[in-house]
Amino acid sequence: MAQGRGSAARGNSAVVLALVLLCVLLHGEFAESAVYSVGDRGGWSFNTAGWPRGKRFSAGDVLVFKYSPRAHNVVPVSAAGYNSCSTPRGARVLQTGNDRVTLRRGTNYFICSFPGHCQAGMKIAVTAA
Ligand SMILES: [Cu+2]
Repeated sequence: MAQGRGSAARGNSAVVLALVLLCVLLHGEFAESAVYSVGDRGGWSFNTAGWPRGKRFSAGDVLVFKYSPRAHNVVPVSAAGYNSCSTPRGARVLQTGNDRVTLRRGTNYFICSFPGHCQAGMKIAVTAA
């Protein structure tokens, strides 16, 4: 019985090792994807609209939105929603205060849907190549 458990443990070790190797390989393959903290030290806040300027984003890069969930949220929107500061009915609202979003190829738009915040520049358009 003890021996049976022993070989089971060895079998598990092999599986774990294989998974670790797989992770290393996959990680290497996607090493180019970057993680950005939106707004840098100021976090996701007012006047963030200019933050993407001068940066080169790629599809698969991750944006991290850090903010107080009592004061703000993050809503992925369309170009129209971005321009008019409006959220469509049933929009997905991110509100943990530490939201991670993977960029898709093209332009990705995000706004804060608290009243007046988007109008105060709490909006970003991030174009990923
Ligand atoms: Cu806000």
